Amino acid sequence: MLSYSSYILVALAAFSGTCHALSKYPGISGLPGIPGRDGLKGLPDSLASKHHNALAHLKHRLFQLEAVLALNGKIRKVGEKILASNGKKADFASALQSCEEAGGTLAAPRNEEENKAVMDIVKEYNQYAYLGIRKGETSGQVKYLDGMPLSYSNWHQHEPNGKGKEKCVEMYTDGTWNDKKCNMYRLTICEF
Ligand SMILES: [Ca+2]
Repeated sequence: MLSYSSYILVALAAFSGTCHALSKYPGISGLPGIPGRDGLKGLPDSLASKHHNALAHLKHRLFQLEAVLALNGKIRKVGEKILASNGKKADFASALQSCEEAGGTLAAPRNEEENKAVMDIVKEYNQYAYLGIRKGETSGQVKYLDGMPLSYSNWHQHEPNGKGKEKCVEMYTDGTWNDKKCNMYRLTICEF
């Protein structure tokens, strides 16, 4: 049976063969690579086993803590994300600051499942919330806070309608989105 690295080499060879077949004038073969360095020395068995046990203990403890927080409705887990609200209403900049100070950012749903998880918090507090989504200052294009274009949206009917005036986005209690001015007081929901 082939090892994983042998498998990669075979796959690369096959891929490069395809490229050569497609090319009218095959290139010159490359020089052989430099031999790799020696690997790091492994940990002694007893130490490796201790580390393994400590890691397993930490994972178990983390699982317990997450379960307690979820049970108390303090957090909602969705995929790799954890969503949480401090229950406070703030304008967009202050809400974002609160999330960043806690090590996260404003919640920005990237699929239907995440949108529903944010909506559940909006419903629980019965307060609209700002999302981690904004319109570009000049382009007016709606983007995530890291500048990436939206990969998912759930606009309310006839939204977004704010043109240049509504730079932020809020979520209604039915989970749909509305572009809105950034200086309103909305529920702070963060993602971590
Ligand atoms: Ca609007």
